Amino acid sequence: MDCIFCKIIAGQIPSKKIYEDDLTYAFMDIDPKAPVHLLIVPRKHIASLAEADASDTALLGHMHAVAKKIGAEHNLSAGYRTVINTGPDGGQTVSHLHMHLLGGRQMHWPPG
Ligand code: IU
Repeated sequence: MDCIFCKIIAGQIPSKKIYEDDLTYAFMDIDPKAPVHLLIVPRKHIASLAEADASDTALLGHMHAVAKKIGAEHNLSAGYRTVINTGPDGGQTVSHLHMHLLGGRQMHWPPG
């Protein structure tokens, strides 16, 4: 499978690792949109949130738990934003499920 995030997780493409465990790998976004911008990626290849099934429920919860852990460890006590873009209308550009974690500045609403 030709998936850039699978290659990053496998170490075939370099990344700035922030965190990893049995289920997830987190690394700095290559094109940051905030002072802190990282991606929490499941090791399992799931193309998008829309492709996740009932067996992935615990994994989806775990991704949020990882976001909380990283937020606590990266001086984001003032808050942060988590985002999952899904499909073309959602602005998803990489077809491997990932959660953005953005922080270090005031976020605005609604997003573009
Ligand atoms: P999106 O939600 O699919 O649009 O987010 C993809 C993100 O992956 C985007 O913020 C890119 O900057 C980021 N990214 C990356 O960090 N490293 C890469 O090699 C590629 C994309 I391709």
